[in-house]
Amino acid sequence: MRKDFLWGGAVAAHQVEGAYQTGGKGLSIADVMTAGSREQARRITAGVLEGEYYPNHEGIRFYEHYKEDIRLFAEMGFKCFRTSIAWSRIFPQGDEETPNEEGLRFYDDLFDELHKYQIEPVITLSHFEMPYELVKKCGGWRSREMIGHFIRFAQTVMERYKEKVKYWMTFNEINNQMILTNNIYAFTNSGILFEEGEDRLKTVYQAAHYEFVASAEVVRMGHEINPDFMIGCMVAATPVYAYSCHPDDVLLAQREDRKNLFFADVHARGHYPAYVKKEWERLGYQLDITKEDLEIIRKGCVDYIGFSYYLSSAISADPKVKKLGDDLAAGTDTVENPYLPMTPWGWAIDPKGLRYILNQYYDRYEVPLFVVENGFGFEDVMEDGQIHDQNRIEYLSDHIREMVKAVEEDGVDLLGYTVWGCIDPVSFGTGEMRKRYGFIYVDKKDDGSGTYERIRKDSFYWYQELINKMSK
Ligand code: BGP
Repeated sequence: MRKDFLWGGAVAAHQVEGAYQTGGKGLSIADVMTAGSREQARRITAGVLEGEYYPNHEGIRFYEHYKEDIRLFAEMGFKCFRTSIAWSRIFPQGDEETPNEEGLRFYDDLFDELHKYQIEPVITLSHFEMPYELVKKCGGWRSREMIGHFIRFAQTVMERYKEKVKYWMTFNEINNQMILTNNIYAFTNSGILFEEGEDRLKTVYQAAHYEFVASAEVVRMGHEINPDFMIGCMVAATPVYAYSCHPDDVLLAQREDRKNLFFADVHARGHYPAYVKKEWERLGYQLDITKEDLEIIRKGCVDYIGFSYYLSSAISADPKVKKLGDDLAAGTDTVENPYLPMTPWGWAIDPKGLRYILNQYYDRYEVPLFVVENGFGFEDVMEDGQIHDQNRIEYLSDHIREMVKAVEEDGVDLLGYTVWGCIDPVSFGTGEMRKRYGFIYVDKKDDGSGTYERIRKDSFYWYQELINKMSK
């Protein structure tokens, strides 16, 4: 492993900060999503409605508790901490010319607190927190206008924190929006509310194009602000396995895998791959793509690939093989992998899949990689004031073991590893608290009640020991 390997943890502003209208912050798209569950998808409401419950409004009160929480991260020995800058704290309406100073000052204080303990910030610019006003004003990333708004936001914070933040990522899990059957993905990635009967795939490709242009321009501009910046993309890495060695399954898996690889292809290689141009031709898509856009994309290749890894999926061309259905995690066509156990939320547990994806990405892109999310969502049980989360320890140990093999045996260049939800966050997919990820338990229930007290779990001490051992 790299001598300066970045062991740490990850969260996102909208899933922890709360304070959704404090310090001049405007509504973000996360603030209009109601709570849901594994069975019941979250609802997107037209603004904040009376009588609805929005779990992100309070998050876990990280906005107030961040000094206490960072002290706990330091106690575990974190070398880095990933979070996001809530876009609507900096530009509450999204299209202002001048930023909100109170929002900027919050992140100044947050980064200063991290540096007090020599913890490196790893910052996501857009982690499902786009200003809600931009959904209303220009339909989110349907509109080319968003490019300017995002670049202004990125330039403002990169300038402001150029001495405090080195590691940046542009769009969190930008590929999620390829799951067209659940409205939450296009909404959280791109602020898109699908209309009745529209060609969702075409809308997503157009939005993704504008995001690619914005991301590439931010990479170029960021390097001018500080040549030491490491600016990455961020994709949800869910490898697609062929259900059988039947050539139809193998070809289908290759095609399905490309839905995710497409995004890293453009971010890392700086051009549209032939397979997607052929798809657009077949579908008759005339997208709004200019020569200038393609030049920007070519010049703005990312410095590294950040990605989340939770599960692998399997796909079969045989209609007789039962589909998993509209699973919030994978796609609608995936099938259960009979060789893998699942989490209570239906995510396949596949540590070897992490080694697989590390090799696939490093072979394909030959740039450093960064595992910025990996975690085990589980309804932890409190016993005599403690949480014995042995299953989380096993999940993470198994994944770290495979990750180390990818580096030590396969030669992958890996920057770091940040465990998702290092402190219990509000679940993105379901809005629940019960789907807990943390090394630190937060006493908040699904209905928002609780003391918000922080309690170390058994995994807190396990990770502390692991970082200590691996950093020698
Ligand atoms: C990823 C998001 C994270 C986090 C994670 C866990 O999609 O990047 O924000 O939420 O998934 O998913 P969930 O919270 O739905 O369990």
